[in-house]
Amino acid sequence: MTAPRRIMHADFDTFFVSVERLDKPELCSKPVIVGGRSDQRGVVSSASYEARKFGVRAGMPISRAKRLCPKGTFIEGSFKKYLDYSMKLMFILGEFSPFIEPVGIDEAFLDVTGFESLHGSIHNMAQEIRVCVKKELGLDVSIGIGGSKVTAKVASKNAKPNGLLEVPAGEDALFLAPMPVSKLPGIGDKTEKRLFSLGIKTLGQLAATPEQTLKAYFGVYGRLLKEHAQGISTSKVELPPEAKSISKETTFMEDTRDIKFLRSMLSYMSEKVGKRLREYGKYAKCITLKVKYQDFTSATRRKTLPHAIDSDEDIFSAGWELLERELHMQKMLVRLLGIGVSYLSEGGTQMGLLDGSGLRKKRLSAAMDKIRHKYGFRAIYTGKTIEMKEIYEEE
Ligand code: DCP
Ligand code: CA
Repeated sequence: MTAPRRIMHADFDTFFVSVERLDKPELCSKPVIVGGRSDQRGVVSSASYEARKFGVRAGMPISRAKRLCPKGTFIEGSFKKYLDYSMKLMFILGEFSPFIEPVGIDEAFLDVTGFESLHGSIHNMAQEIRVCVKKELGLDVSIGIGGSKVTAKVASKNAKPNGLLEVPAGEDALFLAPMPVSKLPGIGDKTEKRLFSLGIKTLGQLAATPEQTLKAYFGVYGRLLKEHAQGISTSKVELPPEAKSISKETTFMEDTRDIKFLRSMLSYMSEKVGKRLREYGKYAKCITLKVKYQDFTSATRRKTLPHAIDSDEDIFSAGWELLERELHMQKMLVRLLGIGVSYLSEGGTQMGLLDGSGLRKKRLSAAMDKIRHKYGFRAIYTGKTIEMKEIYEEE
């Protein structure tokens, strides 16, 4: 029997506010509002739970938040700092499961199906993640676990603040049934109103509505709505479409021109990138090399390959060719080296696989992946913040 599908959704609590509180602990348990930079829309990005008690919400104009919560502490915030914490979170999560899909700056899905054998239970695994994030970053992350992304996402929201909620396998529909329809990701004001007009207030009622009725009102999304209301979704945990590249870079302790060292560093990073590429079953057509010099100037060089590749060896040899050329042109000491792959596709052209060397490289890479499995991966990419759109509305 195959293990039941287990999906985790991890989400920082009051992300921007919590990061600010790391530097200013005196702001803990006080109403804090981050947002409103003059160069952006003057709106609230993140509100502490204390501020939310006054009705302050993300997306609201700062002026309104100030009226609702005049005693609150208002901070403009620093996106760079948040991005740094975001990457650190993705890094930690990636150490627990290579099947990770960042969906926003502070949240990610993990496919953890079958991982109980490594941690005793999925619940333990989630607790280990929460402890690790708290220890390494000092931040609270809430985690929801379910049989699909939909259930996991709702569960993490219900787990907040600083909580963990596991919906037992097979109980997704039961868990969602009593909730108001607005709890489902993607149901906004418009969809909610239309559902209300049909007398549908809870997810249980939505799940029990005939598909034909929903199709008449929501078109092709009718079926999706009904399925999601039961926690049914086959959507896979995978690299988001906008994460089109995988890269790894390292800043050295000391600036260097030691060619042997640079070569072995490049080889190591190529392996990291290659491992990540193969975990997602992707092939890359473009290799990018990044070099930063002692004077902080940097160079980026790209090579497009005749066919898409996924082996460490191919990534390295393209990267090496670019590096040799770059170092020939520029004689300064190297401060940072990076390698990345882009133009990702689902499959490589068969040509590269059919000849003996392609097959050998593929086998070698697969064997190395097995050996490295326990070390996890370190290549980091950032998910862009995706504002949750109302997905059930027809155009
Ligand atoms: N964000 C933003 N503008 C919005 C919503 C969010 O800039 N309209 C930013 C700030 C948030 C971060 O994204 O801190 C994460 O968004 P969440 O919706 O996860 O909100 P929080 O993490 O602040 O709170 P919660 O504890 O509810 O997750
Ligand atoms: Ca959050």
